[in-house]
Amino acid sequence: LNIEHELGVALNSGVLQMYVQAQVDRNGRAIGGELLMRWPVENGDMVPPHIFIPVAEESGLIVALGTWALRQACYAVLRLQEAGHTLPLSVNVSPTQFRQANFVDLVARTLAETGAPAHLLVLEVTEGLLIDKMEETIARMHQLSAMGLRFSIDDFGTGYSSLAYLKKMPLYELKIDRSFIIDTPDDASSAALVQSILAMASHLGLRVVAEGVETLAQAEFLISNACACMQGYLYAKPMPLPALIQKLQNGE
Ligand code: G
Ligand code: G
Ligand code: MN
Ligand code: NA
Repeated sequence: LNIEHELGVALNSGVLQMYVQAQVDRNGRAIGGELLMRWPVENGDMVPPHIFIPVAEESGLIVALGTWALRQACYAVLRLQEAGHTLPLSVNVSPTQFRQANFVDLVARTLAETGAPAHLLVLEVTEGLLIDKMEETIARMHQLSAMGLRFSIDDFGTGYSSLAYLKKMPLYELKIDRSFIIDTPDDASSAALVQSILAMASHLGLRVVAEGVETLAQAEFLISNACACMQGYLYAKPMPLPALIQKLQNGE
């Protein structure tokens, strides 16, 4: 199976899907969500994004995938709003996509064409985005921020970038990587790292999302350290948007 070819076919034939995973507050109430790509294949399985996103990055197909993802994110925001739930949604933006010369135009056009409000879209980028052309990248983030979009640093703490960039970027949120959450609260150094990130973010006025929250003990630890937002299987798995809307209607 040629993943690269098949993925292109899946994109162009409407087979790809965008799932959404709820992000909840300390009371378990949904306050947002992250859009995550899903690729269903013939035998009923889903090819997970950690398999096909790197392939798409290699081949350049990530640009077309990202364009599609952005539009899906806008539609999802609108569908949630129509159902009475005005919630911000996050979409992952790959460095390759972000560095496209027309990225700002693409975002502006997608917002204009769909009618989605910019302030309900959060762009998740990774620290790796800053490895080169840092000034240009930050300038571009400021342009998008001025348009109303918000930025989140995904997988925070796993990159190699310096903390200096936190001051320079127009950030809304940090997402503490799952690898730190998984060992809390039992592992003292993971717990200390999570507490330090929460304290630092609080001083910088940044919201924090803890990723990969799977146990009650993790949730209790995060809540007792004033983490405002949790995402993980303890609360909800990624699901099709209609399923999330149904859960919200049921008050879950
Ligand atoms: O769902 P899963 O854990 O397999 O996701 C693995 C990776 O795929 C994550 O790093 C996630 O950020 C990435 N990913 C999921 N959906 C998208 C998307 O729409 N665009 C990009 N660029 N990456 C995505
Ligand atoms: O890199 P990024 O943060 O975008 O990837 C998010 C990925 O993490 C998604 O693919 C999602 O399926 C996965 N995920 C979300 N919650 C949990 C969780 O509680 N445990 C595990 N193992 N994975 C999770
Ligand atoms: Mn993410
Ligand atoms: Na992550």
